[in-house]
Amino acid sequence: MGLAAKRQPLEVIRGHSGSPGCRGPNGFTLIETALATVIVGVGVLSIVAAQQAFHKQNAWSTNASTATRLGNEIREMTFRLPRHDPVTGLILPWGPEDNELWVGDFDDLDDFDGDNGDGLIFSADFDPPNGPINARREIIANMAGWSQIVTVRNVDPFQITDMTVEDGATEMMMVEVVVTYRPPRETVPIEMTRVSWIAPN
Ligand SMILES: [Ca+2]
Ligand SMILES: [Ca+2]
Ligand SMILES: [Ca+2]
Repeated sequence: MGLAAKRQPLEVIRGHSGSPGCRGPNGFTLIETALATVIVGVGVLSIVAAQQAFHKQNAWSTNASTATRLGNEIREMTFRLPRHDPVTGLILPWGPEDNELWVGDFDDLDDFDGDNGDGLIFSADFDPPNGPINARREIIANMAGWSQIVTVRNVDPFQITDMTVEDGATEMMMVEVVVTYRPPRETVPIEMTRVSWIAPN
């Protein structure tokens, strides 16, 4: 079959210029234009959606690295502290001693479990803010929504996952920092990271 014969059906489909669904020698039909608009529109929407996903992922990874840093600031601050007060040398009383009124006074690990033995929170959400803090015990500026929740507990050396050990009951201590972030216009903070370690001293 020759080339001319193969082309013939195409001529039939095109039909006459001016009839609905057909195009003239120099233009596009309404259907072609509509289809092109749809194709371009879908393409643009996909690009916008991809951009949004990228920005969300980027924000999450920035927040995750900020959270890791805030956890490590506490770890660095407390890593060299003795487990119990260097002056009294006693396991009890647990928590800050009488003359230790703020984080700048704390000189042993159990001080960071607070007066009630249930931990301390360093947060930008407090009024006035008392955190988050860095390893030098200074409040880090421009950290709206961020908090460090620090707890200290004794652990059973043979079963460190046992959460029922009373404060002061053993010699082995574990520090845990939970870092939370409350996004703008949200009321509930999100846990961003959790780090814990056995006190080495
Ligand atoms: Ca102390
Ligand atoms: Ca103490
Ligand atoms: Ca405790």
